[in-house]
Amino acid sequence: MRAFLVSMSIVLGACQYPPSGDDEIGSGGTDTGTGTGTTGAPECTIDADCPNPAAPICDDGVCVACVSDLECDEPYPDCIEGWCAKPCENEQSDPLEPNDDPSNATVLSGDDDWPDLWLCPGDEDWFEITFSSPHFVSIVTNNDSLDGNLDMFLLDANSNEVDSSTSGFYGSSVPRAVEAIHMKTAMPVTGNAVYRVRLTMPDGVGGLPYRLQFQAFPEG
Ligand SMILES: [Ca+2]
Ligand SMILES: [Ca+2]
Repeated sequence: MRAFLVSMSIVLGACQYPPSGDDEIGSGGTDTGTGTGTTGAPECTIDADCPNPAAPICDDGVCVACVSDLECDEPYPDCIEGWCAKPCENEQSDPLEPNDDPSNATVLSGDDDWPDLWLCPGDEDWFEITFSSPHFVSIVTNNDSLDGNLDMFLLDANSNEVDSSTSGFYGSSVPRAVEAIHMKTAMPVTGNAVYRVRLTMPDGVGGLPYRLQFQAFPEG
């Protein structure tokens, strides 16, 4: 049953694309497909029937929180706040750390692909982009949604938010949570345009590895 519900959420999630910017969201589709299906059958018979790391243990037919590391297996070996979670490898494995605020943001070139970055609870990852002429911009992240939730915000040089992507679109063919921002840069009357990307982890208790891809194309 749990596997079926997850499949349903994948399909429903697919209806939410694109995740931001184009205002095509808003037709429901979230938070449905769960909490129903009371057929009387047990939710699980073994732990493997419980794919959600927030309730990974099968106890008398119900998926429940963990209480000990001994209950958790790879790739989620640590029991943290009831979740079986990935160890946080932000300091060890994220090649762009420290990049926790605008002052040490990673400078992007316009043709960037970082396949193995990490967020952890409390971590923020910042990136900076400078344009001398109008560009079309694409910023995309993807991660395993079972690791937690990643949110993306685009800020201008004055730290005003100009766009965001927080839907966690869950692909039906590629089951990864995706955030995406596509836009054309606004240029000041004189000088360069500076933008910053801020990534946060609002949900999750362990490590969240993710991929960031950024491309910029001149307008003309
Ligand atoms: Ca990081
Ligand atoms: Ca960081």
